[in-house]
Amino acid sequence: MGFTYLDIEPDDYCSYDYVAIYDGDVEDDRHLVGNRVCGTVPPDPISSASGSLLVRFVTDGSVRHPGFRAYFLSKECMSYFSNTFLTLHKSLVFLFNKDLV
Ligand SMILES: [Ca+2]
Repeated sequence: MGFTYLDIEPDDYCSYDYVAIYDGDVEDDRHLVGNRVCGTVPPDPISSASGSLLVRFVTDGSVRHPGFRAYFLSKECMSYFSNTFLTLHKSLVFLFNKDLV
């Protein structure tokens, strides 16, 4: 998976608004891939060892930036997703599996 657009409220530790990516469908530190994503510099493309990626987007109640657009690529096809329908102070999960897309 990779990002084609990124503009999320910047912070050194991505404390306020961020995307967190997990390898598999469990949200714990052991499955976290890299660091939280925020700001405007996308991370390098991410590969899944398990065949699934869980992507959580979190925002707080203030300072809104446009968000992100990303893609998930499997052997069969590519799908795009983004936070365009999300408003402030929400949390949203995308779950992608190589068997489902
Ligand atoms: Ca914010």
